[in-house]
Amino acid sequence: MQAQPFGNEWIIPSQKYVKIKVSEEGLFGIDLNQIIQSGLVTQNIDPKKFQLFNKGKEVAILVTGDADNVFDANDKIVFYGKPNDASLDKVLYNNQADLPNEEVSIYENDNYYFLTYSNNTTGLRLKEFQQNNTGLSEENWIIAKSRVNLTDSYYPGEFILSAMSLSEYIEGEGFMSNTFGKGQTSNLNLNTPDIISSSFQPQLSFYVAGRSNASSTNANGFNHHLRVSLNNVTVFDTLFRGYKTVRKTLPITLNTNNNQISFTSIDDLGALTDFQAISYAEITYARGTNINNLTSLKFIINNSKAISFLRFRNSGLANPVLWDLTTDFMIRGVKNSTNADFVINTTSQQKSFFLADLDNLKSTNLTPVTFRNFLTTDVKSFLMISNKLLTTGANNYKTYNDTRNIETTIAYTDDLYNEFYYGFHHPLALKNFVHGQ
Ligand SMILES: [Ca+2]
Repeated sequence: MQAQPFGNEWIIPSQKYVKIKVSEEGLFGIDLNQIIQSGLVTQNIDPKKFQLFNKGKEVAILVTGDADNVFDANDKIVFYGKPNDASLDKVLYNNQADLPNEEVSIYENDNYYFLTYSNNTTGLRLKEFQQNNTGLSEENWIIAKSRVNLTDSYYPGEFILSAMSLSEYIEGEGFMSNTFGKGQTSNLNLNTPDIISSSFQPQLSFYVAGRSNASSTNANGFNHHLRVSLNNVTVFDTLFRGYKTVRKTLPITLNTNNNQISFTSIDDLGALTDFQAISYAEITYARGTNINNLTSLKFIINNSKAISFLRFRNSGLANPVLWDLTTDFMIRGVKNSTNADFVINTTSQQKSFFLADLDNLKSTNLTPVTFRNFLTTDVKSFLMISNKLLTTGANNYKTYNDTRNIETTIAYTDDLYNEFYYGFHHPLALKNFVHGQ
């Protein structure tokens, strides 16, 4: 086996796997009936042997009721899941910083998790952190993000000829908003619920790409004039050229929950056209701990304390729980009327947390997956890569090749996506497969 990874290193051929599609962020649950129905394992089920994988890495999970070493009817496998992002697409770009938006995949919005039942390994589990709040003073605020990702149109970056771009992934390439033109404004609304004044400096981040390269009368050749306003106050103003991009993070002043961010093309460069597109806008701010019956909340704590005490007010969560997304801890909340209290191990570092309800988990569908487990010897000199919809035609072709004594292998794309790119419909699945043979 070569040292270069092919994306299939996490698969153990002797084990069964089920694939779970995740299209939204949340805590997801899997129960005994689902496990049995899927055929993953049907009897003498040891809860410690479940393992969950995403993008080739094991994910720490919670298995409730595992202390008795039996996975039974009231027990659940619980995991934090989120939609796909661009983490697997980054490598397509020669310069990874050119990827417009870390949160938007170029190929698939859905994410895929694979559950297996190990023959001999104990699966990765969240550690439970538990401490009472004696002597701790309450944190008055947490750091929250409000963000909009725009995906109306896919742009190829710079045109080298009229409407023709390089096949490589370059600056300005990816999903963004529809363009706004010369003299026009595109408005985005970002709500920042429960903003609170604190020592934290609020920030606005955004990314804008030039989508035209027209002649202009500007002495320096600039043909884009971008002005960004927050609630009608200008916070940024710049000139740029052609298919260049603007990625910015600015300190801002926030004093309302409902914010309008305006992106305007100022018509003062004598440019024939000035088209621009937005990839995302994000406000990071300090928010109070009134969660106002939210069903979930993602936030950041960044203080210098080893342990922090949080009290969420107006909580309607039946069984409040915090997922520490940074260091794989789970903290159970203590309910007191409509308060949900948590003591968390902040360990003097920046950490992300996800607040949710252990009694209100999102449902899952388990789809059994059989990996082809391609070996080098399975791939003959004539390789056909096909779609399963074309099975009849592919088989006919192979039969014809057989009559000519041409050894032939058929590989189906769905199998390659599962085995060589973590379940994703992605061009690198084919590249990994071909490199692996
Ligand atoms: Ca049990």
